Amino acid sequence: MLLQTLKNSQITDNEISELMISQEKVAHVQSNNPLDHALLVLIKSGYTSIPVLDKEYKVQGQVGKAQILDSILGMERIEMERLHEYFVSDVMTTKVPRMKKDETFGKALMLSINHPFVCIEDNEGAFLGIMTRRSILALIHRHLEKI
Ligand code: 4BW
Repeated sequence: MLLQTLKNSQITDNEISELMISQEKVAHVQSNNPLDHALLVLIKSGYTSIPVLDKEYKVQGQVGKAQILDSILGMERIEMERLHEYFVSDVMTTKVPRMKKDETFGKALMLSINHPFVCIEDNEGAFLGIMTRRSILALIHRHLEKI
């Protein structure tokens, strides 16, 4: 019933750009950054996981606090002094949901079931921003309020 409502409405055709957090507002790191820098960005931004970009602003993957802490987990304690021994590329995952700017809201909705954010790219693969689960749910809520 809800799916049918969404399908029949304009919501699935909404432009992703309306919902996107643009790249200049997205906390991110580069794959060649040392892990201590990445942990600092994650702690300061407050996010669990953030996109990893290359020098040309293309998406390479994502990295989170859990992956970083896991990489320095010793037998009895977290060995913070080992943070500078590793780079983001050593612990990041290349599995990151991504889609083009002109794809449908329906695709973003589907991806957001399993992923807290989806990276949005242009046709050359340059990173434009992210669409979060929050923005997707907010749009659905706004839409349901209207009907
Ligand atoms: O700093 C925050 N500000 C606000 N307003 N909300 C926050 C903040 N940190 C977390 N939240 C809330 C949001 O509702 O907790 C949710 C889970 O955060 P997360 O996953 O586990 O860090 C947030 O949900 P969301 O807005 O749907 O965001 C989903 C995920 O997208 C976040 C984070 O991994 C990523 N993200 C969101 N905004 C980002 C970002 N990554 C980098 N830069 C941003 N600006």
